[in-house]
Amino acid sequence: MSKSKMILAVLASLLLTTLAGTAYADYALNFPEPVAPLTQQMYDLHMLTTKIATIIMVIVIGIVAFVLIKFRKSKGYEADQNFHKSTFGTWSWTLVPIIVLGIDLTIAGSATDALQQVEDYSQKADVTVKVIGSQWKWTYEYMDDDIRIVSNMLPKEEAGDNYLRAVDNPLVLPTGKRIRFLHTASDVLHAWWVPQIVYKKDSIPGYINETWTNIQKEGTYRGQCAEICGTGHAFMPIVVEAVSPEKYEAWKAEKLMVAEAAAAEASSDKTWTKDELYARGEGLYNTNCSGCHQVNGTGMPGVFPGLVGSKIATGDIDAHINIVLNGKAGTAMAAWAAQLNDLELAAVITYERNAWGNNTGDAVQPADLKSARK
Ligand code: HEC
Ligand SMILES: [Cu+2]
Repeated sequence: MSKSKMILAVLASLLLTTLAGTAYADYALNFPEPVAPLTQQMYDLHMLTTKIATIIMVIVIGIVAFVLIKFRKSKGYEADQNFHKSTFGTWSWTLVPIIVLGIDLTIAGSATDALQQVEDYSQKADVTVKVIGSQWKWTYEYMDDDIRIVSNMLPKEEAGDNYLRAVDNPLVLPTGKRIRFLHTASDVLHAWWVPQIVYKKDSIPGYINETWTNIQKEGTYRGQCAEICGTGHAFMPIVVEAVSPEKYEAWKAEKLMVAEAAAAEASSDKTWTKDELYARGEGLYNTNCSGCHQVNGTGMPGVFPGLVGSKIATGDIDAHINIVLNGKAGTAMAAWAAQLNDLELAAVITYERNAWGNNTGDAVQPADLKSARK
């Protein structure tokens, strides 16, 4: 193949790939549709910049092509030695920077307005959600209500086509309300990123970053962690369910009722059987602990200890309760005291003491946790 034929072939295949790409409606060429005023503004800014850049590109490539053909050496063209003395030659050096500056200021003008709004926290928020990133899940705390959502990625079998994009418990938010997000992390850097509804700031352990939005349209909006945070970085997707304020209130009432019932159940004096605790503990273990200790309890050698036959998980019950309740400083083992209630903690510990051949036969009761907390 000659050189020019080869170049043609490459260009043709590139064109074909681009055309084939546009055939998938969901994977359109542009960004997903923004559904909040501020994200709309950012989207428009992106479109403006892209249009300007495209026009400049066409003009510059046009001039270069024109010059290459028109003034080529093979035609015997000789460079004009006095071009810089002509009026156009003199002024072009001044005009081009002026035009560039004008374009820059056009973009900067809209960008400044968007940035000012990003940092505008003068309005009171209707809903405030603390968003906590951790390896590898998101936790949402509604600051004005006693609601806490732990959001884990759905496994492949349950997520289907939305694998890596679906979670068990989405964040539920009302439309048409000013929503304030407080971003932080419990271990390493993460970033909560849902481009359709809100811009992004880092989640930093020990710091709070603030963003806000006002969602205009009901729907399901997906995002992901946008700050590399370890081997599970790809496995902490985000799903936001935006619903009308009426539906949001109904959801909230239901959520509070369930939480109240769970709290009442957890603080009752009932003595639970081992099987009841084990059954509850299995689900809790798989959502909260298996990310590190693995579903089969074997852990990851050298990083996360296995619990199968572990000294703590099969030995002294108080030591087991202690490490789960208080964590271990300086390691990835977090304190679960504030995250799970007594019944949940009793269940997960009972599960660990009886699963995977850890047949201790122990049934740890909520009352044991209650006294250990003191
Ligand atoms: C982010 C990772 C991570 C998660 C999630 C996690 N652990 Fe751990 N866990 C660790 C690490 C690391 C250690 C080892 C700490 C040390 O160095 O002693 C540990 C130690 C333990 C031990 C002591 C094991 C032994 O033999 O030393 C128990 C018991 C335990 N975890 C229970 C749990 C329970 C119950 C949960 C869920 C509620 C949980 N862990 C969630 C990381 C994790
Ligand atoms: Cu992350």
